[in-house]
Amino acid sequence: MRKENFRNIAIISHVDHGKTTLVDGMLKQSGTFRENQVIPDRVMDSMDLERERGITIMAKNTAVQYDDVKINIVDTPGHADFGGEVERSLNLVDGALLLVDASEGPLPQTRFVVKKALKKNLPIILVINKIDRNDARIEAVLNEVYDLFIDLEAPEEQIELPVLYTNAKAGIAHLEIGDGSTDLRPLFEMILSKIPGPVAADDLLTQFLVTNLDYDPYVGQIAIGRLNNGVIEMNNTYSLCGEDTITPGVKFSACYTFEGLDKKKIQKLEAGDIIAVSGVDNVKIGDTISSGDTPLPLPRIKVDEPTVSMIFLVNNSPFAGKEGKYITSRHLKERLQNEIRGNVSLQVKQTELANAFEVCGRGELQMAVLIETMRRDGYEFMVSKPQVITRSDNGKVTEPMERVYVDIPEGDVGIVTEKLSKKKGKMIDMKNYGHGRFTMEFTIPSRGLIGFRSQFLTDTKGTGVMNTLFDGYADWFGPIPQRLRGALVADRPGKVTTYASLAMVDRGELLVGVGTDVYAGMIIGERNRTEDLVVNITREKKLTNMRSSTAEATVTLRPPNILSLDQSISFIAEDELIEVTPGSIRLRKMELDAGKRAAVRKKEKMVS
Ligand SMILES: Nc1nc2c(ncn2[C@@H]2O[C@H](COP(=O)(O)OP(=O)(O)OP(=O)(O)O)[C@@H](O)[C@H]2O)c(=O)[nH]1
Ligand SMILES: [Mg+2]
Repeated sequence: MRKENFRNIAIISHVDHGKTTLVDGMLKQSGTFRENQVIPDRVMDSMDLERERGITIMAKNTAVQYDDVKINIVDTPGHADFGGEVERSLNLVDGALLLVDASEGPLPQTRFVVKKALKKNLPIILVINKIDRNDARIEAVLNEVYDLFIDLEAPEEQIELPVLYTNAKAGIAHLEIGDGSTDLRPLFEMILSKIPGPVAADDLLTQFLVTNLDYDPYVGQIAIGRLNNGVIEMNNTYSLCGEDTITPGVKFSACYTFEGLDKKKIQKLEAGDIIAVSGVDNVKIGDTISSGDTPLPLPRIKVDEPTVSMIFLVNNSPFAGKEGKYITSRHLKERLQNEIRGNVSLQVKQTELANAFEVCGRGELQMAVLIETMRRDGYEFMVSKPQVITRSDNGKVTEPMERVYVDIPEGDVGIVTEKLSKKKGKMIDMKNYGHGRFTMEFTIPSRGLIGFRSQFLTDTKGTGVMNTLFDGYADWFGPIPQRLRGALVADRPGKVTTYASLAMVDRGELLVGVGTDVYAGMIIGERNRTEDLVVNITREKKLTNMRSSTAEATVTLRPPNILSLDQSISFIAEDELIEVTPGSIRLRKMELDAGKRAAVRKKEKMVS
């Protein structure tokens, strides 16, 4: 039986095609807000890091009322690293709005999300967004979407997509371009007519699939998901079906439905709705909350396997413990364990060392977001360079591959092709649209892309656009050249001086400013040659000749290139670490002792 009083939809697209903006419009036009209420743009992007980076990181749900129907809307992230969020969100819904930018057209992540939606047989409404862009090419984009669906072998009925044309920013949807619509009513109407209500019945056995976890300082852990069947009542007891155990006697401290941006407490939850409950201990994503007497779990949520890993270690640098609140191995372990409860696309493994954990995820950005969140929470730790996760298929080592799509100015075709081929990239397509820009497609081992993005942006002076898509596994490609430059490494503790910094001008680029506290083994710059150079960056000028101090002032010191966390992750080499604390990001050699590093290098040379 279909419940016609609900519609559950996910909004999916490539990054930045306007999902969260469209949700703003839907919230505003469904009377969610008080009149004159000041609402920030992209109101669903509520996490600090989402606002700072201008992207959605976590899938979130909201609900609007249209006529007599409650529409639950799940806003998903478009960045490839957060693809796991999209995958699990699709468990909540009965249909999807596929947004495609009217100028950019379908891009790699469009392909990914369409593939996932088709696999779940979800009806899709195509929304060509940003039709107000003056470089919009609506007709062509529409055809590209059809091509994509054909390429993905979509069944006939899926290819005949219902289409809408929107300006999400202005909150307008059209059935036909130029039809005079002034609001999103055509979108709401189409959701009601094209997306079916959930198949669910109140009188069946209770089955609630936990798809998301939230934390509230007052009520603790909140489990969010879809009540697939049955009802949930405040005063009844239920069972929690975990991965291998079933815990009976579960009671809730509150039951909620969604209403606009808020959760509303109610006594009885209805089948087919997206709901939340609090008061369940040790609940994990993928668990089912079911009937007290005859529990029946639903299939657990599965997402694609992680492709990169980083080692998280307890900070043992000379400055350890100065800035962090949580610094021990136990803190680190608990925090990471806690993270995977709410993030299905991450895995954490204990390494052979008690104070080091391997964190596996989808990409550098996902890792950077986790690291940044932890440091803001007061954690202090170290991380290694990201590594790809290899597999062994029939005794052969295989490694993850990526498709890279670049859109670059004609003048940069040479350098980008050269850099990618050095990293074992192979060009498989190239198009010249005739307005000075080329699009090219490469396949490349994921390994070759670690740290590549910042280089790409430098090479294209910030004008290049690069998108990647996971492309399965292929035979191991052998060694790939990594960072071409060595590091400038401090040889002793102290403060960076102007005098010593000036002496580095033709040695490379400094990554720390004058006055920074350093320790022996800390990386203070990028050398302009291959091998590392150990330097005394704390040297003071001997004040024997007073006059030369004026001469010193005439040589100007270039400002240091202070790397962000993302840039640091791209920058470090395999024998280096990033020290992360709430106050600082420092780069260091794994082995702080220069003598020992030299001995290792000598040994390596003898072997090769
Ligand atoms: N001109 C124009 N800009 C739009 C429109 N819709 C969204 N934008 C802009 O596009 C940018 C990205 O919008 P978001 O809503 O954050 O896109 P998103 O799809 O949610 O992005 P992710 O969640 O990070 O994948 C913002 O600067 C919006 O203001 C539109 O219809 N027209
Ligand atoms: Mg968004």
